[in-house]
Amino acid sequence: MAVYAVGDLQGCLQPLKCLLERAAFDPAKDTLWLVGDLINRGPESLETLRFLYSMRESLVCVLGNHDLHLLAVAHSIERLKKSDTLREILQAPDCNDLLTWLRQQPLLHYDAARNTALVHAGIPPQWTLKKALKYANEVEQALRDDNLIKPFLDGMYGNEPAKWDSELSGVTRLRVITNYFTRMRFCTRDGKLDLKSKEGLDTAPPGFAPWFSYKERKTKDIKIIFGHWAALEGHCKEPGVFALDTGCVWGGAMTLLNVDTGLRLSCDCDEQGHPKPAAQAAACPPVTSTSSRAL
Ligand SMILES: [Mn+2]
Repeated sequence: MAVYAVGDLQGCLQPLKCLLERAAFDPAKDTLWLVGDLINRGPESLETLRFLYSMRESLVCVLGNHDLHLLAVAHSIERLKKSDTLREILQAPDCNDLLTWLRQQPLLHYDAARNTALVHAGIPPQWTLKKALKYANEVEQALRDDNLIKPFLDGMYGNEPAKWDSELSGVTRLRVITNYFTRMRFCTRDGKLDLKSKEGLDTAPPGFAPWFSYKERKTKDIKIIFGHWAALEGHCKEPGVFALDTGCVWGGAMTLLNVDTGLRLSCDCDEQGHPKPAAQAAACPPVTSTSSRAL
């Protein structure tokens, strides 16, 4: 009955399989939380999505910016970029099943028993959990509605407005909500976004800081698990905030966190997002307990 959370997969299926094997993950008993960005850039986007779909009853998954980009391309709103590796999904005979499942996934998940939230990028400092869940639901409703999904995806791209205002309406409102949950790294104390800086903590523009760092942040009393920010390399000093994107697709590692014990497993990857030989070898011996494999 263990609950694990894994960082951004980005189409890197083998490191995920390596970690699930090392944790002795049992889909009949255990649950896997995914921080989103399941696909794109990595070597096996289609197979990753198929693998997750096959075990969908054992998953909790929130959407990332790459997942939304895939939906936008599938709805002919965006063209594939040079660096995208999504064509194999769009041409697959089971594409419709996979994307129908994907668009049902939330932007924010909250587990009350664990007092823990799962989100791709973060929750802005000015939002309480209650407000965040309400706003996430507005986007989720649009994604699930056959009449609303296209206008939403069509209006999703853009960095403006940079700040939340409860008076916002329509696709503009949904764009700002989506930018917070799926693209945010740095913001001001009152939640104005900077979506250009993507590097480490020392690259914040003047007046901006990581979304989780503000002492007035209204979600300080809950745990938050997030991905998206590979430059943090899995390090976040803020108590109760857990960064899981360790850049598997960029020659970093994939990280699996036991949500209840806090123990982490990682699988080192090469520049193509495949497990390094040593990481694969580590998956082979039988595992007696999760904790024996910690760190
Ligand atoms: Mn992302």
